Amino acid sequence: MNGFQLLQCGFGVAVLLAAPVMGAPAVYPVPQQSKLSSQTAAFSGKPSVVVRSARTQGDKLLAGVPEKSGAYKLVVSSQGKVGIGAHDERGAFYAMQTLRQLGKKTGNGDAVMLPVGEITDWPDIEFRGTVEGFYGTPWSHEARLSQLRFYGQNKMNTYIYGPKDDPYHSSPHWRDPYPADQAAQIKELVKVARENHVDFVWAIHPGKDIKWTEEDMNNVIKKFEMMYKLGVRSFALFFDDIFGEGTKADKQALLLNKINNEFVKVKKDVTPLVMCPTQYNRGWADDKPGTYLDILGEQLDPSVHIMWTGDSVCHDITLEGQEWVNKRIKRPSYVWWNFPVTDYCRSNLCMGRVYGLPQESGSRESMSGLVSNPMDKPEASKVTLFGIADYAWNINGFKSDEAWKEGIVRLYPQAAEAMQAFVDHNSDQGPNGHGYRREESVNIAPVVTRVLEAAREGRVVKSDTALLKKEFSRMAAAAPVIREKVDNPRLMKEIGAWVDAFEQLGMAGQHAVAALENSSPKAAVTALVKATQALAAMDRISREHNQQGQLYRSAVKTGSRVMTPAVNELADIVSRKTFPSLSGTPALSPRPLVKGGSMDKAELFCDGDRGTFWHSGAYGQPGDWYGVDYGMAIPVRSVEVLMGRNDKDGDYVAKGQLEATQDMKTWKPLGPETSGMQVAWQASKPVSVRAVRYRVIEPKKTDNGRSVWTAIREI
Ligand code: 14T
Repeated sequence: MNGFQLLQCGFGVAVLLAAPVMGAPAVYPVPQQSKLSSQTAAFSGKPSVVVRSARTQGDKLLAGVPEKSGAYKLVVSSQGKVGIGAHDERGAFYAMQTLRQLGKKTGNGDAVMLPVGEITDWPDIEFRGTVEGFYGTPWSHEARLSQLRFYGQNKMNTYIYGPKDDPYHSSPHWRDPYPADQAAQIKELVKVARENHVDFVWAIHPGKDIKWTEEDMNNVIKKFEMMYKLGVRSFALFFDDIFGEGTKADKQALLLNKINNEFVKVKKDVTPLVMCPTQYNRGWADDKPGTYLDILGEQLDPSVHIMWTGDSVCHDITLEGQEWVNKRIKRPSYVWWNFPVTDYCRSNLCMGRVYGLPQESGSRESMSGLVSNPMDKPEASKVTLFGIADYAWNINGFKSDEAWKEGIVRLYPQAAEAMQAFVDHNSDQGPNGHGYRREESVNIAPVVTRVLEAAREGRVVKSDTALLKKEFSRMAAAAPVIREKVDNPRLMKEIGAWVDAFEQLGMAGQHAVAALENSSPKAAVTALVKATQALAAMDRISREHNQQGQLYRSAVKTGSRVMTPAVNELADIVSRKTFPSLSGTPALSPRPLVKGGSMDKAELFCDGDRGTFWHSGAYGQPGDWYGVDYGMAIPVRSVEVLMGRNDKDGDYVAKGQLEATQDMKTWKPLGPETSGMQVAWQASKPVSVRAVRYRVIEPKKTDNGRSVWTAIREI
């Protein structure tokens, strides 16, 4: 490091300390070694800041600072001096982030109080950050800029750009230059990333249609050259979610080594390559020795990082799982954690605490990087990313619950309690194809269980119903506070519908409990009607959100693991008791029908939610079908089948026939043959139908003629 940094940092401190500083002097991510006394020193104006580099070895400011990017030492002396030791600019920058958190305004002009003492600090995991790698609407430019600043503040150093729906990242345009306006935006992202000491890693996803010819391999390098000209200095290649030719390990290794030799090594200022393998999780990995993962392990240059999502696509990360893959790929894997991504459960928010990452000894060495695949909702993802930043920096120091709560206080200082109430009940994915679930409503869950158990037996335990009612009122009260006090319009755009539904859930819950508690039938009915109205409002909010004509719109589910089912059951119990004549009315419960594929999770395509989907798990064949049985003849005026996991291409039927039956034996066509991801039939007059189905005439095929699986979002 050179002299100019001294000036830069001195200036930086003056600016940072002049800005308002928040609350408690707790530092996040939790530092490795902190020796702060209760003594404070007051500073005003420009503190004297000294930055030392590796060249001045032996300096006290560098004693005990490991030679890692981002490591630093921060010393606050009782004489009013601030010293920073670091081996690179990133380290000095991180020291500033720590300093910013330590400062407390004295109320006396620009003066700031700092605790006297020192912090020696370094990251456990070298690469920490996110991979924008989900299916769905990519993050906006503004959102990305805000993310990069957030990463800098929280000592995350990696942002991998790989949104599945960017056609210039993947097929069909991975070979082509970005249009000028998008190129300019990427240039700005690179710049802001650099200001925040974040590596902007640009990823390419060429595997859907790459030919393993010299020419096409050079097309990847040519595209990297274009990105290099925009300022990009870090690159990744993704081979996930592809079929056929692109999946070959030896060819992938050949291409990566070629890029490493002809591009990375030649440029000198490009960081080591990162690759996402086709077999990126243990569930999909060929176990036989000498297969895919071993080939990568053998043939890929040791400098290339290999990504890994764990034991399955969406899974907790375990030390045992890491050791299993690391042995095969002959290097610590670079973890792609599919959390809090919700592209497979779009109707839910994953805003819960971070847990499911290994903390036993050896964990640190078991991964070279940890990047989170977040929600398509960038602001709402920050709560989780705050926890991930803390874990990745200091694995032993990481305390899941504390990091979650601290993140909320920092992100929403004006509405922390209300936001905590909201995220307490918005963390679980709901039933989904990956089988990945999170805890939800943990504090109140035992009370809910007791209240329901008692209610089923016609009992009411007042102490429990009082607790439950209190929680529902906490929920209802949170919504207006969130709307008024959370100063973040982008967040409110992302989660506004969930906040609205959450408020209704809180009200529905209060009324449902009141109905249960009431011994007078008249008062019970009044409360029950109010509960039902609030539940209907939730439904309306969800349907409005779901039907905006955009494929990526979803239902809105809140409190879906504990609180919403509890309210529904309570309302049900009270209504059966109050109106005994009504019980026994058959409910219309559609059942999925499948030929040619697994029935597992098939209910997800008739759950009224376009955000969830079912995946056949088998290659489509002519004669296969997917349908819904209503259990009895009902009048049907329209049928719609929405297929495909994502909007652009993928898992749907190329050509098929919609059909209906009354007797479950003979099927009659509904309209002519159809094709495409979204097929529909409509009639002017309803017809009586017991079940409908979509029969495959021709399955969708890949380039090399193999049929693909079918994904159905909703029938
Ligand atoms: F490359 C990967 F590591 C990866 O996770 N790829 C995708 C990712 O883009 C997506 O966001 C994530 C969560 O849905 O899962 C992977 O995509 C899948 C995997 C499946 F098993 C999509 C559908 C699947 F059925």
